[in-house]
Amino acid sequence: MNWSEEQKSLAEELLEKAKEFGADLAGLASVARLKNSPSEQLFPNMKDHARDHFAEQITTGLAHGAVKWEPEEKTVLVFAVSHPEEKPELDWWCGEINPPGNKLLAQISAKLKQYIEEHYPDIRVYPKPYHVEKGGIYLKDAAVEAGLGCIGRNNLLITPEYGAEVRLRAIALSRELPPSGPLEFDPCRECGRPCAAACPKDAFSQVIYTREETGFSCLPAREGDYYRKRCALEMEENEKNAPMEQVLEYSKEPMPVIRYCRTCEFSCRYQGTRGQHTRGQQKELQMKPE
Ligand code: B12
Ligand code: SF4
Ligand code: SF4
Repeated sequence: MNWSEEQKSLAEELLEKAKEFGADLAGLASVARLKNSPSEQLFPNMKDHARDHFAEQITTGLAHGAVKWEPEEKTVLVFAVSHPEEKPELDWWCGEINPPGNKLLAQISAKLKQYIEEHYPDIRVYPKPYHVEKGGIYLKDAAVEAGLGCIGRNNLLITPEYGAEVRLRAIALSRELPPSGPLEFDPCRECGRPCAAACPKDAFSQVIYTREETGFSCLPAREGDYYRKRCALEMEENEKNAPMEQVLEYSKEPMPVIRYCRTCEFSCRYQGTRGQHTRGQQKELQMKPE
């Protein structure tokens, strides 16, 4: 497609704004390419997904796992906020209170919407919620298409800058804008996959989906060997075993503090150029020793 100067400069402006509002990374992906993304395609073929508790949350009126795309949506602006191991509290659920990291992502979405509506009133903006069942999109697929990184053998988005330690969110726009990806980047090629070995639930121990059986080339954890059900079991245990702690910021009464498992994320050998920098290690050394 031939992009006009106006489209190119608007794309640049919006990505800059996302960063000004708090995103560490941001990119653009075409909705036409995202429709029927690998996750959307695989979902109806997923094993055991019908018993997944996410199925109870459907508000879109669509089948479980189907993405509700509005006809006007043309481009997705997807952004990432770094969630380093040194700031685990960004991810903690204290009782029912939204974790600080989630709040920041929601704020960035809201600020982008406000900015675009004020400056470009002819563009419609659709902030995407976290859950696909509530109108969200598959954020990792969008991030790969937008050039933020690649899907690693731990089934997470690995970014060149922060490794896997990022959280994602997106807004959709009614304007066609030039996509910013995908990216040539693959830290897993020469890696012994410590991420998989570290999983407390052996969620990467068997091939669940094959290319032959599904007809799809992009499978969970690349080779179809991430088993969602096992991972979800760990999440349930994390909820059940959440310790009661006093979090003075929220209440004087002790509340359950849920720390969901992040082992496959933290055990990734690729740490990212910026993550390294924050940890005060050498910037050029990006892989942890095995
Ligand atoms: C439901 C959900 C869960 C469920 C189910 C997970 C699953 N993968 O099915 C549970 C609760 C188990 C879970 C666990 C975790 N989750 Co979760 N989860 C989600 C959610 C809401 C939807 C994911 C989903 O249903 N995917 C559908 C299935 C079919 O896809 P999939 O398993 O990811 O496999 C697809 C991709 O790998 C893709 N793919 C593979 N190769 C390629 C190549 C290309 C080119 C492309 C385009 C795509 C692609 O195709 C596969 C399908 O064939 C997203 C947020 C969102 N709206 O996207 C967060 C999300 C994926 N989770 C996230 C995280 C961090 C976690 C956990 C670490 C837990 C935690 N502490 O937060 C674990 C990690 C598990 C893992 N290793 O994958 C982050 C990931 C950030 C990142 N760096 O990638 C997300 C994006 C949320 C966020 N806040 O940013 N999660
Ligand atoms: S530990 Fe290695 S194989 Fe696993 S995601 Fe990181 S770079 Fe890829
Ligand atoms: S989040 Fe924990 S249980 Fe789930 S795949 Fe990663 S390491 Fe395994």
